[in-house]
Amino acid sequence: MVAPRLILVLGDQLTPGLSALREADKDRDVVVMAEVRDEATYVRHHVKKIAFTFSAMRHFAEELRADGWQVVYGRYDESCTAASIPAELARRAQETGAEAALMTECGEHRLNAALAEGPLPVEVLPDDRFIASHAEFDAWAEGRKQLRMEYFYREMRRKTGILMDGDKPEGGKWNYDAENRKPAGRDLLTPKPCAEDPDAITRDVLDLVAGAFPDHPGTLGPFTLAVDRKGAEAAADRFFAEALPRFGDYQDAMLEGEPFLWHSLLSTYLNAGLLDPLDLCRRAEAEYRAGRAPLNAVEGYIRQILGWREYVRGIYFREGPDYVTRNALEATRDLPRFYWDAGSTDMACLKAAIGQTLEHGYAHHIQRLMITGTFALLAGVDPRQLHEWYLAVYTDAYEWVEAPNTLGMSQFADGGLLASKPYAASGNYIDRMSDYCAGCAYDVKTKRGEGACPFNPLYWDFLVRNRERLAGNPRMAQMYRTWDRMNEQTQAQTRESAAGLLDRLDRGARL
Ligand code: FAD
Ligand code: DLZ
Ligand code: SF4
Repeated sequence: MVAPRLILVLGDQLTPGLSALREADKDRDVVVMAEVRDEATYVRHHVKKIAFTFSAMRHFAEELRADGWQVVYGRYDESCTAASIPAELARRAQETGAEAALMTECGEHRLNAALAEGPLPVEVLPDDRFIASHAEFDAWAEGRKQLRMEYFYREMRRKTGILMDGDKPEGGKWNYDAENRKPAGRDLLTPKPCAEDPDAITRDVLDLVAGAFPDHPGTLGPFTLAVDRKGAEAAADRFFAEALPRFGDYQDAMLEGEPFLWHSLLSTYLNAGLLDPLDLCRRAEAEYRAGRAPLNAVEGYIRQILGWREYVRGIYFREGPDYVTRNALEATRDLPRFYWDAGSTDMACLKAAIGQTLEHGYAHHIQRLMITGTFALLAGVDPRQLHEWYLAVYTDAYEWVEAPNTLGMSQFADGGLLASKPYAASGNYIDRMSDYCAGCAYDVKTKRGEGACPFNPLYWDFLVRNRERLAGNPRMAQMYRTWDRMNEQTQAQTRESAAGLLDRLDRGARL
């Protein structure tokens, strides 16, 4: 009798058409899935993220069994389940007599390396759930001085034919971002997200997570995420019917008490493998072709997936494991305590963005980039600590997508590989795009001194601290000229204000 092979399926590989499953022999091979301590704790994941992952894994194991697969599943609460994925594979090999394993490449260098060093030989297949292969991305990147997303995105449009009119972009322009920066008004009726009642499998998982991860951040209940393909499809249907038409207009907007606005809320399902990126892009295009959604919304949405999502993955695999150690601005401050406890800051924007993050495991892009990200950038927070925070608190976070967004786009820690300039901004930007400032303990119009919005002096202080590194960047030149035109007293008071704020952060005082 031929020994079975083990087919490893990870918590973000919940796709029936996964390359490893396509290559496997249903009659001979054994699918291995496991809830393991190392994956659940290598950063302190939000409890909703762990619950989502375990429940979605259990549902997927059922789906595979119903489809005729033999699945061995290690539950977290079974003492025989090993603590790591390589150790679990070794245990299952001993149990089944398997001498080799097959898997689809996983989304983090850390785990790929651990599996390569594990006791069982593992054959790794490409993850073709993405639109660009590593080879395609590398061929595009080769020889370019700057890797700008926009040009890569155009390649992806040409490759897929999505939103193309022959060899021209639909509507004559590749990018309609300039139309996608409207602040939202309170009178607008924002769509409601899908909310699923937990089934018996999810209820079991919620009990398990509540007991097993007492020191992990976040609120576990109410738990309303979908945990299987059907639920994820329903969430996609809701997005296309209710939110896509205004997705573009209000993509950058932020409103107090409205955590979701017109965003799709699909990244968690997409990244876990419950939805397919190309399918979502084609569905969005169909909404435009049917006249149900405008071009600025549809192009904006497609650009996030076909462009940004594929592009950051390309960067992550091209740059390799040391990407997460980069710190081009040599920032060393500890992550402020209030990132783990929104109630302990008086800054309304941070309180809102962190509060909803801890409650839902979700914040939309501009909240991640321009609130939690920009504050950390201005304050000179150690990018590694911030990276681990983003990786832990969002239900959609895996290193391949999170690290380039955090270290590259948000913190400029890769020295400008990904972003052409740092996303540094004063309170003005937040005031323009949100209603947070109206309810804040600080005054966004006050530039320095008592009661001034902390973003204001910290913004100038950031520029001055990093002058040697940034002044040569043509996109920053205007800002340095503005600083240089300020009189000495204004400059001194601004820096004094910033020093006071940074000192408060270092002392753990309330800000
Ligand atoms: P929508 O606003 O509806 O956007 C549509 C889709 O586009 C998303 O579902 C997502 O799949 C994709 N997308 C949008 N922007 C990006 C982007 N910059 N990179 C990759 N995909 C994108 N996204 C993650 O999926 N996981 C992460 O861990 C993650 N970490 C981030 C960290 C920082 C510091 C920043 C600035 C952004 C991060 N993003 C991450 C990107 C983005 O914030 C999320 O994809 C988005 O907020 C998910 O919510 P949504 O599904 O409602 O997205
Ligand atoms: C995120 C996560 C968590 C919390 N737990 C598990 C787990 O117990 N078992 C598993 O197979 N996968 C888990 N995951 C997802 C993995 O961390 C993910 O597959 C890798 O980080 C690669 O992207
Ligand atoms: Fe944030 Fe400053 Fe506005 Fe307060 S005043 S909400 S700290 S930008």
